[in-house]
Order: sequence, then structure tokens, then C-alpha cells
Amino acid sequence: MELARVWFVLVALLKAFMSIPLSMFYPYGTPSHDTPLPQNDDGSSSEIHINSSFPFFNISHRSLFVNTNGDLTFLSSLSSYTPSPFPYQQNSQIVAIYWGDIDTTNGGDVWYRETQDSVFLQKASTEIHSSFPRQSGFNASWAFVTTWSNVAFFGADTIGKRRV
Ligand SMILES: [Ca+2]
Repeated sequence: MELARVWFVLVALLKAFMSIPLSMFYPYGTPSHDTPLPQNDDGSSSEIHINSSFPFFNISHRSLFVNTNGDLTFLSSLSSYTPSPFPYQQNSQIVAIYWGDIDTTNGGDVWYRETQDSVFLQKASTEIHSSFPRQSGFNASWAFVTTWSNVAFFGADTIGKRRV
């Protein structure tokens, strides 16, 4: 069996009220050399050119967008804050990790990076093997990490936990 080039998108979602311990997440933020998304509501990154092609729904993508409202898109940015059923409208190619009305002007941060760090990729591969035993040949060679950290919802107060 050919060990094909394997692509992996890893997305971590953190919210202040979740009980998932930080130790379960991959490191993120400035110490991990992540790029921060500017504080915004319904915004997106500029087009991010990636070092590897990412095959997704029969298209090999060389760029993507990180959208504040909790998703990644490949063909264009997305400002929609209301989750929609799949297949999604337009010609969007979307990885909807946490599609909701996030507003980081009220708190929280969105970070992203791509990596080919061998320690990171080995950990990611091990977790895939554990979660998907039928993918025993999976061997991550590249990853894109996006973290929504302590993000507030639209209309939240300045602490980001209550609607004002
Ligand atoms: Ca929003």
C-alpha cells in the first residue's frame, strides 16, 4: 500500500466555559509562532498561501481563509455567522469547526499557523491512529492549526460571557 502524501488539518477550539483541559490541545499563540487574526466581528484573514496542497472535495487547494466565525474556507472568505446545512451554498469549500457568531472585539483570540514540525506531526498522527484505527497508515506530513481561544459571542459584554 502506498503511503500517500497525507494531509492533515488540525483545529483546536477553546472556550472559557468548556471543561476540556488545555493539556488536550496543541500549543498555540505567540510561543508557538502563531499569527493572530485581528480583533473583529464576522471578519476573515487575507488569503493564506500554504506550503502544501490540500486535497478537499476533489480540488487541490493551495490557499485558505481563517474566518472569525469558527470555520476555514478554501475558495473565498466567509462572513456568515449562521450555520447552514451541508452541502453549503455557493461554491464554498468549508471546514466548519465551530460555526457560530463569534465577535473577538468582545474578547478572545483567533490564532493560526501551518507546521511541518516532526514532533507535532507525530503526535497528530498518533491521535489519528487512536481515533480512527482503520487509518493506521496515516502519516501527517503537514498541518494547519487554528485556535479560537476564549472567544466571545456577538453581543457579549466586555468579559465575553454575558449578553448585554
Ligand atoms: Ca460574528
